[in-house]
Amino acid sequence: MAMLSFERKYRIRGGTLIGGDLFDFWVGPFYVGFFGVTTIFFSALGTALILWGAAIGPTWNVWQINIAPPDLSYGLALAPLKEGGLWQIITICALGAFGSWALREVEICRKLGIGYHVPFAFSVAIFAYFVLVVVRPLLLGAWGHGFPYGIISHLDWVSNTGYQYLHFHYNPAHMIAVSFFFTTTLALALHGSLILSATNPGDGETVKTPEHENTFFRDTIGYSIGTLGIHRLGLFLALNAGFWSAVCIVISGPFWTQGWPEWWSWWLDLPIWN
Ligand code: UQ2
Repeated sequence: MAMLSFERKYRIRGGTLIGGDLFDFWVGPFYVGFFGVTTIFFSALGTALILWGAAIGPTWNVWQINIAPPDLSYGLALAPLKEGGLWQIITICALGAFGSWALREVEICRKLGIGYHVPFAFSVAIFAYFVLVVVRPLLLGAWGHGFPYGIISHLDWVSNTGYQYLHFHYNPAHMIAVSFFFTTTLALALHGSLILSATNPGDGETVKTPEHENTFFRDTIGYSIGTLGIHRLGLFLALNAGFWSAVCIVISGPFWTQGWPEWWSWWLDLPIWN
């Protein structure tokens, strides 16, 4: 089916979660919807506040621009705009924009009659950010535990927060998250190379089928996970990478305050060594 006739078929009203027909239209190729409007609103306001924060700051050097959360002494209160209040509103705008984007994806899925896998996957990324800038600061009792918005400054925050627990690589949830990140790259490298090897043949060669893809892996490792399976595996690996990242940061502070190497004392303390 040609793309244009397919678009005519699915570009019909309905499937909206909110607003009925009011925002149920497209601008060029883009579906708008109620959540398209709120996405634009939150991203425009958030971006403007970031620019304002940069303008009242000491530098326009993009690497050094920094919008910091409030001082810890403000606790969970609202801070004055120039004392971290900007960071607080920008965080609300970011969550508003991400949430709106996810719900716009849901409306598009409903129109198309496809599953909600994409907005679900995106929600896991939003969840990781939410845990970092809302859940953990709430548990620790101060918005100042959020990370600063800036290219260098957020790197410094990650480094400082890591050293606060002596050696973050001993954090068991961090180990699991890193393993999932690496396994995700392994799976995508295997999948991307396999698909290109079969569908991008040399001159005069024909495109190969999934039979060839299965056979390659059965010949090399005795097992093929299948064309649907590899995508289930990829989604599983990627979502777990984000999920365990959220776990590894939220347990640091709220549930474990010593260095992470000390956590492994449970192993040395097992009664079996007596
Ligand atoms: C596969 C398959 C694909 C693939 C890939 C595999 C035809 C097009 C990459 C091979 C993947 C396997 C065996 C799983 C590897 C496990 C981990 C944890 C990385 O069999 O089916 O479809 O793209």
